[in-house]
Amino acid sequence: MALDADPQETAEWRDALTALVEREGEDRAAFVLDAVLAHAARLGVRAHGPVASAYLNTIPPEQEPAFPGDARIEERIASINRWNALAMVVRANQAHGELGGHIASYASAADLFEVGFNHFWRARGPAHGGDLVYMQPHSAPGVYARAFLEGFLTEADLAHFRREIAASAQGLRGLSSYPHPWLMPDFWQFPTGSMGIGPISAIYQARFMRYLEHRGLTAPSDRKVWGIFGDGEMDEPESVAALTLAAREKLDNLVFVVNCNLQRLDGPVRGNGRIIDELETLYTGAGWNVIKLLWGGDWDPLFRRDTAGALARAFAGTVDGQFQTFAAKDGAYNRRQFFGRDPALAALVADWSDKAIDGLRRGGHDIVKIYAAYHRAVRHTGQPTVILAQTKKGYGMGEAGQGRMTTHQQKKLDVDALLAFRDRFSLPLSDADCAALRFYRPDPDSAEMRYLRERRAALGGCVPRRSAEAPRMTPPRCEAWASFALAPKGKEMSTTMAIVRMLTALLKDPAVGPRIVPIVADEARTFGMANLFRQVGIYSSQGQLYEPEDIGSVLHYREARDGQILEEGITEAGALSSWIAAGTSYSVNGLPMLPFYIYYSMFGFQRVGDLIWAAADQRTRGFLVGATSGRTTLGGEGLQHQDGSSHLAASAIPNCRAYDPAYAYEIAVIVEAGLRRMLDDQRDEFYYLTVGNENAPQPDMPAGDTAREGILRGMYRLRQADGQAEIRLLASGSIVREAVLAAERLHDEHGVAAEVWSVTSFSELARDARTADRARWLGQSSAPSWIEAQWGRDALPVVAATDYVRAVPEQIRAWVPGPYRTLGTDGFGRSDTRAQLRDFFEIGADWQVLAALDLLGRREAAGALRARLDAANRQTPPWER
Ligand SMILES: Cc1ncc(C[n+]2csc(CCOP(=O)(O)OP(=O)(O)O)c2C)c(N)n1
Repeated sequence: MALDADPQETAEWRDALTALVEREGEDRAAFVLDAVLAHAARLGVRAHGPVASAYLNTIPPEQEPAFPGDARIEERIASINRWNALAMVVRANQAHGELGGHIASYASAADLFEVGFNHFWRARGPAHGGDLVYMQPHSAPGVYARAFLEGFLTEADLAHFRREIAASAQGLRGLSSYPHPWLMPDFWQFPTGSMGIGPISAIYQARFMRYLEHRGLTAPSDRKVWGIFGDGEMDEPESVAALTLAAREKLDNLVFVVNCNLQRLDGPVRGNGRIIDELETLYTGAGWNVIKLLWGGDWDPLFRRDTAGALARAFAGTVDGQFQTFAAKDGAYNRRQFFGRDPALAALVADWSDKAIDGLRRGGHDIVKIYAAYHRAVRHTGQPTVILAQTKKGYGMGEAGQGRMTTHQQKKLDVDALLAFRDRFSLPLSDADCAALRFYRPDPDSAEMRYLRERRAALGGCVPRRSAEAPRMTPPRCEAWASFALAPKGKEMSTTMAIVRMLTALLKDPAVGPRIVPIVADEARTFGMANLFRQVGIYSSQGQLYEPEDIGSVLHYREARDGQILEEGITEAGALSSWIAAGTSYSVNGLPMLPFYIYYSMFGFQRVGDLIWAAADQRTRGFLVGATSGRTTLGGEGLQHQDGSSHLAASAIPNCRAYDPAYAYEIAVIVEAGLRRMLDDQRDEFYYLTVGNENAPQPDMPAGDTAREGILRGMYRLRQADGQAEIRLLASGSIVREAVLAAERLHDEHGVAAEVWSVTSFSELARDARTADRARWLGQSSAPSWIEAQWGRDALPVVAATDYVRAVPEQIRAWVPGPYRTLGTDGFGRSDTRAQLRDFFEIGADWQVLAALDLLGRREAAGALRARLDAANRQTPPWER
């Protein structure tokens, strides 16, 4: 701020405002201020409004609602949870130092959790759909500690924190490191272990709940989505990526609580600045309702005494690194270094003991103030709310950890530190109990346990709990929605067009149709989906407030409150988060939905792979469609768009079934199986299909069931050899057509009889072969794998070519009985025609012929072909160019 040239005049303006507030209230004062600012702008005055408000609580004490609980009992419950969480981590690491875990984060967040548990977070039950809580991952020990008091977990379970394997060997329940629905499917709902995934998922979850309501699939409700996150976590781009969406969509069903302990792992979040100011500015600018909860009730008498605003000024002059040091030090230090900097401040605490100064709590440790903030947040309408709660990291860990630079990774405490912790929280534990890290659960009839049970009963049961109960659905057979694909009689069509047509038809199915959620990230036109705009509409909570430019067209851009398509804009992370929300609706809402997210395949596993991993953990059911796939099939788009590796990433996700189909009928068979397995059999798996934009004649589905089974299991013989087969050509996706051409050339030009196999999924083949192998060497079964069942020991040479890197077909090398050569698109993509690209990467028909001749030892023919392909002048391999 510039220097004040006339302080008296400034004071007069301030006094006028104070008088206005006193006489006519805050609303009127705010109106006048807005009017004055607008006038200033017209006069050309560029006022620098404050980017952040004063470093004080948003809710003044006089506006706090009466606290409806028993604060003393709640504090005792919180203390017990703190102890059990700490004991769980320290025990695990005493036994096995490699296990890890965190104490300091939950220690700082315990009260934020407890107020939620005691007063706000409603369980799913007959009366209520349940609130959804995204929980800070490394606070998991505290959530387990509470589940222990609630009787859901036993002492033996707590003793197996981070010991899932050892526990299950003993018939016990191991507790996963972080929230993992895959590992604890009756407990955790949302995987948040990877920072940033929680915040973005929570926002799209809240939006998806609105989507279901607006489409009439669920009744309007007051269910809330809560997220407890770290201030360091807000650094992640995903954490803040969708803040404006939440405000735009007026998601007042969403509450974020950011635990501002001012520290992350290595040190302060903003040592030389103030993270709370930064987050206030960010969230306010994004359109959120911001509640700052900075100081506990013990400060209130000081604020009342401090009529001159000395405290606010002192806070304004203190950076987070210093606040952290104040947290780590005792009352005497704080008196000297904080209050001692200004006589007015020192006077405020002149009659306070050092102990009383030490006991001054930050807002996030005062359950009465936390209650007030939550109470206001859940009643706020028209905006999402964020509560910025200031806490101390490692709260109560004393010398051993509170505010210490290294506290994040502290997982061992000596006996003195344990005793100090016990004393700090007045826990009824003997010295021996402390040293032995005994878990503590009060008597079932104690005041604490009765209170805890009553509170949870009032809120409908316990949280978190995950349910997988949902009605089964019997999807229609593919003949009903893909007859065009089963017998296209050579009609030209791309596989992208084929799947979009199937989706269009499926959307018309009376049972399954309404449950489908088509999702795009601003690429619907690219994939030929514009017809769906009119057919099912684009979801918009506001309907359509304008006349679309193309209103006269049959395909016009139609937004509607009950629109079905989620058009997410250019955010693959957002679209994927929507896909997760829809694909877990069976669990979260008891309402199975089936999302199809169609996107540029390069911007999937590569760009938002970690979200896909979280989706797998969360048991998401749905289809991911990587359109415009294939490094040589997406001709002109070049290096950054051409995907040659998504199938590698997909192959590493255990419950992802990934396919690279060549023909429309293959897609029909795969989608039909996916529908059946996800909706009817209720398997927790999802499907990844790559489809291309190359128009090509579509053959009819081969007769009989062999092809159908082969398509699903990973490969089937597409073309018999003319005569006794000498070689097998394997290919997937668009490169199957090149293999068919290669087989024809081998036959016509070289008299070689070649079979052609369409490999719909190298990863399914490899997975199946690994399973069969393992069963054999463990002496469990001698059942052959699909590859063995097809080929036996028949050691014909095999050439495999795909539009992906060689590592994709290499997955099955161990099980190919004969010589095996793989061709692929390793290297950077280029923009050119498909023919040029397939020549550049050496995967086209000619190159398959060359590989075959070479493997067959046809030296002369191979030599002639090499000369024709100018092989001598291709010194540098494509992956080095
Ligand atoms: C994507 C990702 N990167 C890094 C980590 C490792 N990590 C776990 S907790 C943490 C620090 C968290 O700090 P903050 O969000 O401020 O939470 P606090 O523990 O201070 O409450 C880090 C870096 C992670 N879990 N996820």
